[in-house]
Amino acid sequence: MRNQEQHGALLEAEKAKVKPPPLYKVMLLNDDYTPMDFVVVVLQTVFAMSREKATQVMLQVHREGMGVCGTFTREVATAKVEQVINIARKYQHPLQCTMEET
Ligand code: TYC
Repeated sequence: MRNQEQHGALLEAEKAKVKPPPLYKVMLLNDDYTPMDFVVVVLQTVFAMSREKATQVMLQVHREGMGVCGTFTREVATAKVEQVINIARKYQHPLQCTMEET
């Protein structure tokens, strides 16, 4: 039979186990060369945004220098950043994407 202290320790361990994972914001950076239409298509493709939402985010990045595309676990955020960078490289645009813990 567990005493009270062991029971408490076990509950703490269980709590630690279900702690939510850290989340990461994926951010798109502005540049002077990547075509606006290309950025919109990337946002629709990689982040499953509607054309309207993608246009809003693209314009925010264009005007303010940076914009958040979404918040994800580390693995998903890393994959999205890679997808954006790879598609930009494929079409030889300088579009940059980065991530940061929230
Ligand atoms: N500033 C770019 C232009 O004028 C458009 C652009 C928007 C580029 C968002 C990158 O993340 C970006 N063609």
